[in-house]
Amino acid sequence: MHFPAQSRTAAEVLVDQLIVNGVEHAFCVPGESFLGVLDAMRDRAIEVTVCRQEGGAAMMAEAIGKATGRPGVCFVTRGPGATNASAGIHIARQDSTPLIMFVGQVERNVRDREAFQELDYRAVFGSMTKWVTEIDDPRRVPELVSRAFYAATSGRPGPVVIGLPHDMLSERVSVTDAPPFEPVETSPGVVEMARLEELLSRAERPVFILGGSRWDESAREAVARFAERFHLPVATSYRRLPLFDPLHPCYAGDLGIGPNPKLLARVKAADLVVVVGGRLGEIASQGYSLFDIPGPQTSLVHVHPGAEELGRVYRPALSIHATPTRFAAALGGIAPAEVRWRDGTSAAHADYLSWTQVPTDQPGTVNLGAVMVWLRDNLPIDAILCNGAGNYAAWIHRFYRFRRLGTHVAPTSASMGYGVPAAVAMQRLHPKRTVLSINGDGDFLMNGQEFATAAQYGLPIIAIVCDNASYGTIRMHQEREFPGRVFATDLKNPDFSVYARAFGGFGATVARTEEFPAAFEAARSSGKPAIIHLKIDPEAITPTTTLSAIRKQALAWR
Ligand SMILES: Cc1ncc(C[n+]2csc(CCOP(=O)(O)OP(=O)(O)O)c2C)c(N)n1
Repeated sequence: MHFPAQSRTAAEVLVDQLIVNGVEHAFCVPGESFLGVLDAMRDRAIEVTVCRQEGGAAMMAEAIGKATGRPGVCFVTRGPGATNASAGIHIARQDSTPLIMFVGQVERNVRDREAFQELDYRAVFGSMTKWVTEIDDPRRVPELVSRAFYAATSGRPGPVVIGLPHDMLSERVSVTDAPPFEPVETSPGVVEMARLEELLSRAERPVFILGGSRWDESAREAVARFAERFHLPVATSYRRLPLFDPLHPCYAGDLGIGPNPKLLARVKAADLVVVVGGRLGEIASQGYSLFDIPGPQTSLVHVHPGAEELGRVYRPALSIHATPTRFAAALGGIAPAEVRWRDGTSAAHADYLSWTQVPTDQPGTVNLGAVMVWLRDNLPIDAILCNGAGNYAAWIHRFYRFRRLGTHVAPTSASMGYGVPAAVAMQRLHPKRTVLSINGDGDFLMNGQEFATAAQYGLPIIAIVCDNASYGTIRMHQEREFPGRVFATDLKNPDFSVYARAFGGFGATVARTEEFPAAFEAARSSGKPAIIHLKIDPEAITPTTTLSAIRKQALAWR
């Protein structure tokens, strides 16, 4: 059979369309349902990372989306591949991260018979994504892939899922690639900025809270300059720490889990709250307790790129439908008439520094706060820290200092098992930078299989496993609600340093805080993927309290 010179398989067209859109990395677990795509990628300029589980692949793609602001891309197989990957899709949803997942699908002529591994993706992923579709007509590959880039990145970013019927991928077509997508920006109008200026001019105790996605260096800089010019206190919301330099004299602290009580008091007492980019979700709002719903007791300015998020929970005094980048640029054009809050800002920063300066005392011989302080003093400023969920993360949030954008890659959805895949993705993206994966013991083994991926690609990530022989967070809640009735929260762990060596990596165990620096330096100089197994006392459940104290208090309240 003779094909015109420009004819390509649908799979080739698809991969070319990804390249046109600037995709450099794709993550996958192979499946027979999309072999044509794998074959097309073999000869094209995309770095493919083959993973051990689709949840890991989807989280790696999500981490790329989070770090770059451009859609991360993964390929997974039908049914079981798709359901495994759903963990990463959910993170992209909650974290407002652009992500495109391609998933194999049964052949078009057997659809709806519940053929082998068939799933209705629109039904399965409908409530978790911004858009789900299937490509039936190979001639529409450029159109639909291009649309996926727009859908994933515009407004409030999020995940897109595209089903690829097996037989469609091998059809040959003569089509032209669609031009590369351009992110859609929304800018505040002069009216909105004038109103913000007026609100600031009248305010006595304003506070800015930064969050969400769609930030870049220029936006971060512009907000920092604005804060500096007018001495505005700036807080960051849960897991958005790198949006503001913690050593900037206007930094007021982190509104995450277990925040500085002085920061909470300040935010509660504020007469103007400007939320930029974030949703003021359940964690940042401290369980929706900071502000009255729907009408906050304070003047709230909400700046968000998704129109549907404005007025969704809170009725703002001023809604600004804008991306953080464009809003930040517009800040240069306004100036409050008077600055009455200068002393409060200095006090807020002093409170942040004293809350984070010195590690708190802990039971046991490894103090995680001291480990974080050592890392903060010794890591390069552009080192990237990745983590999942668990109480161990409280020490990162409190004691580490993220001085650069994109240096913390962690899920606001608090999904366990994120730290290893995210570190693999970050080390693929930035081979020369120091990349850490910080994990709980439960957390690590949810996607610890991706340590094999680090070994396969020679990625010298350094994984720290905080082993307290427990699903500590849940034990903490258990002690609060059912004091003394420990059940289903203890863990019997492997020797994680041996686990590292089994994969060809470097492993060390740290039983005392003083041993950490040498173990870390040995891990770093090994040049291999490494695991440092930290033996944490289960009693050390947060930087400020112990399990026994929580139990005692819960019993006293009975
Ligand atoms: C995927 C997923 N499953 C379950 C949970 C519920 N959960 C939150 S924290 C936690 C325990 C974490 O234990 P570990 O990783 O050992 O860290 P620790 O809290 O002990 O520091 C669990 C089970 C979750 N957040 N994500």
